[in-house]
Amino acid sequence: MNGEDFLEQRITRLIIEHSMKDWVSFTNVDVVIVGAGPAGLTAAKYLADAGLKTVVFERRLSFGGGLGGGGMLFHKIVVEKEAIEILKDFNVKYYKTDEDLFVVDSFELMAKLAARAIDSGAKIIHGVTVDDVIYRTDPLRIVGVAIQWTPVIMSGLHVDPLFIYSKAVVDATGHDAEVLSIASRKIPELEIQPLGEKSAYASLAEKSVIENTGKVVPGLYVTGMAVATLYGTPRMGPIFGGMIISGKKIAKIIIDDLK
Ligand code: 48F
Repeated sequence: MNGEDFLEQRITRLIIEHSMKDWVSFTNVDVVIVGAGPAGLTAAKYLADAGLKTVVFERRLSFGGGLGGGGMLFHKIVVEKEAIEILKDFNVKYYKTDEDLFVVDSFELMAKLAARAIDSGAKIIHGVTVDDVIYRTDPLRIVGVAIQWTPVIMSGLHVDPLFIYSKAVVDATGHDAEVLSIASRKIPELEIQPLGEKSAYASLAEKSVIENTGKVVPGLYVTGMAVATLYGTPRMGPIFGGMIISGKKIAKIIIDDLK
């Protein structure tokens, strides 16, 4: 280029060109997962393994959700033996204790959940908040989400969102069950009524989350801690077997529904 160094121009063009290629492909996907916490990332891997086009929108610039904080910032979390098969699928190391529980490094778990989801073909997009859903009537169903850059939401600027169509939307937003709350408030005919999570009762909490993981209304599914918020079951603290088992379960339910 006439002996001049145009590196900045090339950097910009490559980033915009390649990002836009991805974004155009996102306009119509099989599954949108809202939230890159343990439940969402686990679901993303198994959905992508089944060949479903899966995108995870995460409002923060990091993945892992509540895993990052470990237990009161101590960098270990606990899982039950029922979750060991999933840890093996993700190549996560675990340490047996003298009880029926296993200990895992929280940072290893968050890194490997994300890495395997990506390796399987799922896309994780950071800095994007899902702030609404798309719905249709006859029959009443959810057919996608509205998205916005998180910094735009934080700034308070009035900027209209863009829309992503998908065959399934998964609320994996954790304690706030944000997608379900929005759908409940803005589409009352769906008759979704999040009850709010109860105080800690870890064994019952784990069991309830796994049992209640599933389809909420046509097109809208719930996994992870959002399940407890929807059905008014207890919290469990830093034991994560229930989250990843719930993520695997919702993937299986969606795979069966979309077959
Ligand atoms: O909170 P989070 O880790 O949810 P989870 O996968 O696991 C719950 C546990 O971490 C823990 C627990 C169980 O042991 O008690 O809380 O159910 O991850 C949820 C992710 O969703 C993102 C949020 O930033 C977090 O990373 N998120 C929440 N709302 C939105 C969102 C939204 N509206 N749009 C995009 N991302």
